[in-house]
Amino acid sequence: MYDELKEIIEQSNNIVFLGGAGVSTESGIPDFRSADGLYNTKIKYGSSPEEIISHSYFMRHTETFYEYYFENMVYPEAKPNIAHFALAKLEEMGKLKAVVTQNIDNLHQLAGSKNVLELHGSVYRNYCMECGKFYPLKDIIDSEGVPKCECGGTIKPDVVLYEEPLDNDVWNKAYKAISEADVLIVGGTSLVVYPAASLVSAYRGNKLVLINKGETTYDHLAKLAIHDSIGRVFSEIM
Ligand code: CNA
Repeated sequence: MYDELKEIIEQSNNIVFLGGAGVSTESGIPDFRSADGLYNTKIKYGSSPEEIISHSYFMRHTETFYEYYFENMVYPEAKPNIAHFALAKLEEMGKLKAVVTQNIDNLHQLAGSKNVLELHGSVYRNYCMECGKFYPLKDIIDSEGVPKCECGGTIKPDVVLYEEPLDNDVWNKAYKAISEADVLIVGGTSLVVYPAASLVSAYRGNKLVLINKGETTYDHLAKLAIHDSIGRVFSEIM
């Protein structure tokens, strides 16, 4: 299995990686849908995480949204793990053309990846909903209550919440990279969040590799489906 993956990678100079929260669990950031993920841990808010991280909840209960958000979704101390570093190395070697990620944690960039397409935005960018001014994470992390702009407007994380559309430009670049890829490696994602998961269908080649702890509904399409931790897989092959 590892030999086959090694060979697929060795033979290609046009690999694209599509990943999700499972890529960062080994950096200490919980995902959503694993047994110990955010959706299965008891929360004190009386609403489900899906409800809280939605656009309508943000607009109606901004303060509680931020309380949940800072407690559960922002990890400024997290460091990239072996999977992030391996992907950055493959890009540096000229083999990997893009990392398309659903993650919002900036760890691919911290590991050195250059062409990172963030489908769901980043906790490191935040903007004023009134005047559009951007703020780095460090400026809002210590706010008392709802972070406010100097103009008085409410600051919103540049993160795609449920009910919000994805950025068109990022989507088009991701679609193009995947549709032109020779190898698509999909890792650490349950592939249940749409439209991100539908990007797998943009891939036209016959070397789809899935690396995920659990099974996904796309496993039957894969040339190779590895059910293991992504850090372990990359440490075996790099
Ligand atoms: P998900 O639905 O929680 O799925 C994660 C998948 O990864 C599951 O199928 C797990 O079995 C698998 N998994 C967990 N750890 C590992 C590992 N070490 N190796 C291999 N597989 C593993 O998360 P998705 O990304 O599929 O869902 C998309 C959401 C999650 C996006 O909107 C993200 O913004 C959001 N999210 C992001 C982060 C982050 O930025 N790190 C954290 C939590 C949630």
